[in-house]
Amino acid sequence: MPATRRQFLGLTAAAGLALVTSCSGREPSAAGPSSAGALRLTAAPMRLDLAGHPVPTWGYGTVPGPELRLRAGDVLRVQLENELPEDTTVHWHGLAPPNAMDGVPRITQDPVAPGAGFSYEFETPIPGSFMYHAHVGMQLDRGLYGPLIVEPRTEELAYDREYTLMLDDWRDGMDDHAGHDAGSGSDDAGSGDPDPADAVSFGGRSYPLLLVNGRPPDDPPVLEARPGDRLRLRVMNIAADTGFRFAIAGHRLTVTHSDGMPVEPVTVDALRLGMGERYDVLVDAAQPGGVWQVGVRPEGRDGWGRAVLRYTGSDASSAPAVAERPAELDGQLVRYEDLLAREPLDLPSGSPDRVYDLTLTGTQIGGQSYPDADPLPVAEGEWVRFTMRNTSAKWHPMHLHGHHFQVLTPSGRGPVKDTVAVPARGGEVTFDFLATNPGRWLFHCHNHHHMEDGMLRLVEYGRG
Ligand SMILES: [Cu+2]
Repeated sequence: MPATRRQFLGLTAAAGLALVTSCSGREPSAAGPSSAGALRLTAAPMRLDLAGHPVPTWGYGTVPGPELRLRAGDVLRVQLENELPEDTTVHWHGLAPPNAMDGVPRITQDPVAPGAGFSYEFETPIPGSFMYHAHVGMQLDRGLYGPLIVEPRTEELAYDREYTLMLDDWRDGMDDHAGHDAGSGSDDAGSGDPDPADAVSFGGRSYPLLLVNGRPPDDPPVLEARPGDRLRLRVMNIAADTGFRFAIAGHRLTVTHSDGMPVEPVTVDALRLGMGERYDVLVDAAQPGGVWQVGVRPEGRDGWGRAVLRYTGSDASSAPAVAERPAELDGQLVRYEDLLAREPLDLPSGSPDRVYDLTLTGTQIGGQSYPDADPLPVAEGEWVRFTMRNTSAKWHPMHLHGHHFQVLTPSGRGPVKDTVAVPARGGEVTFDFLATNPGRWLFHCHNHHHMEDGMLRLVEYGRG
């Protein structure tokens, strides 16, 4: 059962533990980093029950893995144990840890071999809604992911309950194929049918199911609300190959954070999330009752995922049909240019110290395809600007490790993010960041197929 915010704070203070909330009726894992001791995260083969059909997969005990929750300034301590038949690591998506803790095999650490372990330990000064996931090959395409919430020391938002929703595309255990070669054929690099010119598509592989918190549409997670409640939802796209449209029938969404970073609140009907992106939204439970569809529609392809929003005491007979599409999915969509950072980057006056113009194709960034690619050098302390121009037919959600960047929009105060979707067919996005976290950092497309095909560069700099 989900805890109310009040209960959560009470338990945290009393037990010194991070409480794990779950909105899917699963047993919450009462674990999390505290001031002493480490959370154990075991990567292992497991079975995931898909509405009564168990499938084999790899995960951290549940799918999603246990929700890690701590407060700004806490130290995250996770002991990873590898019970998989191959190497693994954990990456903390959206956090900016010291480079050695970033979880990228052969770049920031030795891969963790089968039977071995690794201790992750670093401070988490910046609050937000983040994710953790395996960063070896296509392991993320299985169930090796979970949510990571860093609460601010003082919460400015008022709400009654909160839920985390992780959106995923799923094929693992459902056929004989797995990994990067699975379902290929209609991607940029493939030879299948091209998308229609106006299609928004983030990928071209075949995924038979869309899951919300590890659950298929026939067995949706249930968000409980009392009339008059204000809910906080942390919506996260952890899919490998699918961008999503997200909306709730009969309710609007007030966006308060993008990729965990605060923005001036803006109320819309629907969200678009590229892979790796997150939005925090407030939802007023202003209907008198009933059960309402929380719709998850993939961009540019068939398929359907959902949760339901259930007013406490509502009759089960009022539940929406599995495939019912909220009209809000086609309503007002949040755009980057509508978002104003509440805490912009502290950029100096003048112009950037270093500018990169990078063309994105389905296999290259800036004309090079990893691993046959040079690092993008910067120097510590520099103000760096990336302008990306996407010449391919797919949208690319571009993710920078170890930094938060600010998206350039007409307002001059665009959102601070770590993953940004660059539109297809000539779409351009520019962002700025400050090189204040020395190391070897990945800059890559969060379509894991595109990353495997070479859409990855290193941003590299040392101290001084
Ligand atoms: Cu891509």
